[in-house]
Amino acid sequence: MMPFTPPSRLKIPCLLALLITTFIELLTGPAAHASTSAEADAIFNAYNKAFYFTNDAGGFYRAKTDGGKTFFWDRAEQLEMILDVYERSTNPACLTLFSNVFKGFVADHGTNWSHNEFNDDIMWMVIACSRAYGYTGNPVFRDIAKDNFDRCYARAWSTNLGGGLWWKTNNQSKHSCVNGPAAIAAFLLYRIYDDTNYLAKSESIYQWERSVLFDSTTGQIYDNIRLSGQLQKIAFTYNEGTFIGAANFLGHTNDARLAADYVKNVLCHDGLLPQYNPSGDTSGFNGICVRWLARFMNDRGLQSSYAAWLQTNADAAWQIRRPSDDLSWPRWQEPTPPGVLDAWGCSSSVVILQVAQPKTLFQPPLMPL
Ligand code: 7K2
Repeated sequence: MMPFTPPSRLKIPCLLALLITTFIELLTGPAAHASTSAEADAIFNAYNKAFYFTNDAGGFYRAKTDGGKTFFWDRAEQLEMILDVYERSTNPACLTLFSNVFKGFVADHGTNWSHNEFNDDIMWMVIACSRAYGYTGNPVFRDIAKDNFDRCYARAWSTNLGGGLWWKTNNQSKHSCVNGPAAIAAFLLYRIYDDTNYLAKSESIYQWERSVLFDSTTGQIYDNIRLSGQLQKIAFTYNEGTFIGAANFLGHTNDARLAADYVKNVLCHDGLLPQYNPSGDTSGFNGICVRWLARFMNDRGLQSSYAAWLQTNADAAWQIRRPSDDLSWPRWQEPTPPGVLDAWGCSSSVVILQVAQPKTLFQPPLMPL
């Protein structure tokens, strides 16, 4: 792949920042380490070196350091990770990489994703493509996002349990992991098409999730509700994150604050995000969480509440990387062990290093949010 080098115009501000930091440290003594753009580039380079490969069909990520290939939703989230790097760096190589991985995705899964029974999987990919459209203007990303959102919404929304989207096509339960992403996806389509029908969908999905799966006294998001009405109350960081993302877009800032505070004050230990398993679905949850939490912080000027804490997590993710290949697993309280590592599991560290930095590109030029 194209070597990933930061754009040269960033070098002068970086140098200036370094001089200022050094000067401040001379006066005040060494500050706690604060992760830098150089580290954010380095961890992404290490990730691509370990996991990225190409073949005639396009670009792909290995599932593990020793081979395989990520499948559907984890690959959609790797596409989002690439866009997180782009938003921080504005390095055009990221958009090329996105196109290559998108091409590989379509080679494996086609352009109509209805064969996938998981509605959440489709919504994650709709978000990735909608975001990419905002930066590239490529109508292929816009059209595939709209078509797949529309088909998925048509099969997933129902009035059972008061509204909301089913998680799977067997229509047995309604989960935060589809409703949060779908509220975000609908909002992005509203911005792309300037079509208020999507805004209405975003709001009604959000309001359903808020009324059924949100504890408005604590900020906790419940995982799901079964058709029987039984609630599964476990709180996962990714569900908090997508709820925050949707609430922020829709202007429900009190809800977003409550959920963000719940992550920071209840789900964290010693300020660090939960230690999820190094592989499997949960391994990338913290990356999703901080993507939307950081966006909320930046959009609403809430740095004084969350920036230092996000930075602490970014520093931890960087410090626990393993020296042999700079990969960092998702358990930031422990050093990354030797041996085989999971790509989805290593993505949370890449994302936190990007989003804890001030953003270079705040708004997608084609669809200001
Ligand atoms: O039960 C759901 C979800 O509500 C919960 O938060 C997570 C916890 O587990 C499942 S999501 C599991 C994924 C399995 N592989 C395919 C994916 O599309 C699917 O959503 O881990």
